[in-house]
Amino acid sequence: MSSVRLFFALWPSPSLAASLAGWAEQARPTTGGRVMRTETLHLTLAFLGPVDAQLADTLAAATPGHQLPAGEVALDHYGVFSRQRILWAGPRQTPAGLQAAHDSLWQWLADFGLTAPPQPFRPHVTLLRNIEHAQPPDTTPAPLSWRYDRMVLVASESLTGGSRYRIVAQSRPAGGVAPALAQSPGCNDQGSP
Ligand code: 2AM
Repeated sequence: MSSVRLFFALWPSPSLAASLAGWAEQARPTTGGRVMRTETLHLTLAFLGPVDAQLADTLAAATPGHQLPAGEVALDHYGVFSRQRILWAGPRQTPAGLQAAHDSLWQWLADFGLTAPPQPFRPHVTLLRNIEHAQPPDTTPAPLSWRYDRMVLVASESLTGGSRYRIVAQSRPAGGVAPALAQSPGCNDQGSP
């Protein structure tokens, strides 16, 4: 059976994404690496990996019925995953509300037979891949406040040198009605070389 690589994520507004792109540009002289395309920047809440196409359809149909607890996260920190050679932006400490949103998402996903990974949740927005120096810049730009009230379900297709993302569903905004799909002809994360 065919499978689809899926993840749930917070997707930034265009202005927040533009600010994050500024963070990437500021870090690049220090770390080197490949800048992610602005329109692909996101914060993953749950990475599902490959799921069979039928379950993917079921999740896409169910997502508008799920409500993510709304909250706010301050992106105030550059971090590095040295093994993956990633530079990221994220909260220095995971806010309780975001952790709860993550945990409630995985509780909901258990109804579909999906299990959370054993690793702790490390909220981050990947800004640069293939970094050459694993030391983040000494200076961090002004913190960015990210208020969120929904998540998106994203299908990821592997391309040479990157991935193509397609938003297939979004959750019901906190206090709102089930949304029509607002965006997404698809975008890919292949940044500038
Ligand atoms: P990354 O940016 O740190 O690589 C699409 O690949 C999204 O899912 C990215 O945000 C990516 O995180 C995340 N992702 C990919 N593989 C993952 C894994 N095994 N565990 C958790 N997140 C993963």
